[in-house]
Amino acid sequence: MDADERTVRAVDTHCPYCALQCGMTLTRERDDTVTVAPRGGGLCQKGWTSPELLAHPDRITTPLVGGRPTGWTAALDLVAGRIRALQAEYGPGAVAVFGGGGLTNEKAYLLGKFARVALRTPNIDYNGRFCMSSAAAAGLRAFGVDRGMPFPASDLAEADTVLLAGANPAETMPPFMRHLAGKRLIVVDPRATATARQAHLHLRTAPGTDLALANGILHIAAERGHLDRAYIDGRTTGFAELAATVAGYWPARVERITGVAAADLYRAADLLAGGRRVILTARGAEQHAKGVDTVSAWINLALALGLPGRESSGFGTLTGQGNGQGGREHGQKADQLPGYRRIDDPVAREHVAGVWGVDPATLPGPGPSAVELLGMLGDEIKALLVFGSNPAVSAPRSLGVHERLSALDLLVVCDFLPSETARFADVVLPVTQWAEEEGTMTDLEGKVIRRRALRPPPVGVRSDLEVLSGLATRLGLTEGFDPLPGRVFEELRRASRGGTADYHGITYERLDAGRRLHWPCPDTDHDGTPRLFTDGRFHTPDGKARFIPVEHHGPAEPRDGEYPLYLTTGRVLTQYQSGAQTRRSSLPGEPFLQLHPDTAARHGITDGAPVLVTSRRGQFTAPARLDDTMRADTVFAPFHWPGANNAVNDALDPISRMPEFKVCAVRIRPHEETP
Ligand SMILES: Nc1nc2c(c(=O)[nH]1)N[C@H]1C(S)=C(S)[C@@H](COP(=O)(O)OP(=O)(O)OC[C@H]3O[C@@H](n4cnc5c(=O)[nH]c(N)nc54)[C@H](O)[C@@H]3O)O[C@H]1N2
Ligand SMILES: Nc1nc2c(c(=O)[nH]1)N[C@H]1C(S)=C(S)[C@@H](COP(=O)(O)OP(=O)(O)OC[C@H]3O[C@@H](n4cnc5c(=O)[nH]c(N)nc54)[C@H](O)[C@@H]3O)O[C@H]1N2
Ligand code: SF4
Ligand SMILES: [Mo]
Repeated sequence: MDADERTVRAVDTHCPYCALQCGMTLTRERDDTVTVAPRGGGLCQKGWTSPELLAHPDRITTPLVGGRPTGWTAALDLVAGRIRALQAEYGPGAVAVFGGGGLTNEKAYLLGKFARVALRTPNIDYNGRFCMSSAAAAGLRAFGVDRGMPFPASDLAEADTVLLAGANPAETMPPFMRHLAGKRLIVVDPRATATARQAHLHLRTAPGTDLALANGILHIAAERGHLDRAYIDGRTTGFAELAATVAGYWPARVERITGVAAADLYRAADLLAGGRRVILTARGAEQHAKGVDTVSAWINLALALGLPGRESSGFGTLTGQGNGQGGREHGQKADQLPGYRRIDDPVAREHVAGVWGVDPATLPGPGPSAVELLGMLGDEIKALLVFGSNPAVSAPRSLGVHERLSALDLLVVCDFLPSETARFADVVLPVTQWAEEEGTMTDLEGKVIRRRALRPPPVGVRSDLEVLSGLATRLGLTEGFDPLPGRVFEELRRASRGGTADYHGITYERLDAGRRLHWPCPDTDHDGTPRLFTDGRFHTPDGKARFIPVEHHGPAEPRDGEYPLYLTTGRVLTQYQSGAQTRRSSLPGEPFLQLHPDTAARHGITDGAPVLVTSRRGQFTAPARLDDTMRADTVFAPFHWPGANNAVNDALDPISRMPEFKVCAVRIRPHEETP
């Protein structure tokens, strides 16, 4: 047998992209190519094409300092030396870390520990702030816990009616659609998306008006006697205040705010009146300066109908990134310690400091949120380390972000591709891809799954864990930063023990033996918790879910004479996120601006012609895509190509600090080349 034959092998792992984490078997063929096959379900086009990036010509395989290839020792020495010097001059907080929801649990955990223990900086946050933070905050205040889906997706098989608010899974999680087949589907979306086209009822709201819509449906449901009084009395608190608030959302008023006909509000309330019902939200409901209140409005409706904790019924949020769920549990979030603990909780600090072998008093306090952290670059923050995000494209108000990145003394980007953010970097450190590493991810239903290596990384490439370990050593930490994923996970288990997201009973061995384990899983003889709240209790101190009365107000930036249209943004099937990965794949796609033919005609714009879109913050150009199902007041652009976020508003939700990606005011005109 020659060497090649011996190395050919196959592993069971999961897709590198979204939170559905579809199972896939990867095979290393004799010619060293990698092929992919679905395992126990489907794959979308992104999953099928994921191996294309492993040997992509753009792949970075050597550290770059000032754009020049450099050895690892020199690169890590340089980074650690600059960190030491900047911290000596300006203090520990001068160095910041920006993480990502695509990182494995092990990476997210070690990154949070690295910031708090090796850098001693409070300044760490991550792109999950852009993604699920509003639903997380709303879930916490209603249920006392944030697990995107508190039940397995397969439970949807038994549901009769599903309402999707601001979710387009036909494009963003295509294999998820099989769970919705044969349901009475209600879709709330300003656009007639591929998902909305499969719905019994499409409520085509004005962007940013879901809160009024949900309050209005609840108003009608109460009027028509659809509420579950016994559940409200037994399992919730705060209904009287909520009822007083929704009394003000009579159908004619809600029709005026949302643009949804009163008759359709009644239809929605009646479709939700009986049977097994599930309400699911995603980014369309969340990415607003009132995103937390908006998700609360949908939760209020679910609670008043008596759904959460009932068999084959409930409320959930579709987490987005591959490890969006686990990525927000282990401490890369500004206010958090592992196990979904709060960094300002003395008991939590004591426990985690014990595992880390440090004095709790040395742990920094909560830091700024992602957008605020980016706003500090070049001022209080002199150095930034980026792991698993491309904020130069994906953060709002991009032009300001580019200025900030340029103002840094030191930008270090760990990536396997030259992302737009890496182009601003002083040092780029090349890291492994999913098929070359071990670890765990936590999928959208809270199930912990294994990522497995098919083959070793290319020569010159290291894992994120090795980068953190190498830097920690140079910063004087002789132990506590072992780069082996299995060791990191063992420590994570102990750190999470007793926390909300308790992983103590989850081990690689159990997962490798095929166990399906959802957190909390406190001990190795525990079966995990696929369904939360089924014992009649929520995770609040009194065990009851809380109604949070919420009031509608308009977007942070209303339309006016100067900027008369709403811009909303989102995704298309073939591209992923900032596009750093999928724009390099064989998948088709180009930027576009989707708008109604009448809106186009009023502006002298024809189908396919380039349009200049301008907001108070910046502009971008994209070819027009005319679509007569669009609202006349709203245009849509995907954010997978640099540009759209130039225009987007960085107004933040006061609680989650999530930016208002889904609505800002713009004007449009045909784009002429300017000399
Ligand atoms: N193809 C693809 N799939 C992905 C990703 C990707 O980039 N590409 N990313 C993954 C990630 S990280 C995420 S977070 C998920 C996101 O998954 P989704 O939330 O399904 O995706 P989006 O396109 O961001 O937003 C969904 C819809 O919200 C609508 N919308 C806009 N404003 C409003 C509003 O005010 N109210 C309501 N109800 N709807 C509104 C938009 O028109 C859009 O159709 O997708 C994951 N899957
Ligand atoms: N206008 C607008 N903007 C948006 C949104 C929107 O709907 N509208 N959605 C927001 C949402 S929900 C999200 S999640 C963000 C996502 O936005 P980003 O955080 O920019 O997401 P990605 O494009 O996935 O960036 C990940 C980068 O890290 C690299 N990478 C992948 N895996 C790893 C790893 O394991 N380690 C390291 N070191 N690098 C890795 C990839 O090559 C890529 O360059 O965008 C947000 N921005
Ligand atoms: S739906 Fe998500 S996890 Fe599944 S193949 Fe597509 S991108 Fe990958
Ligand atoms: Mo996301």
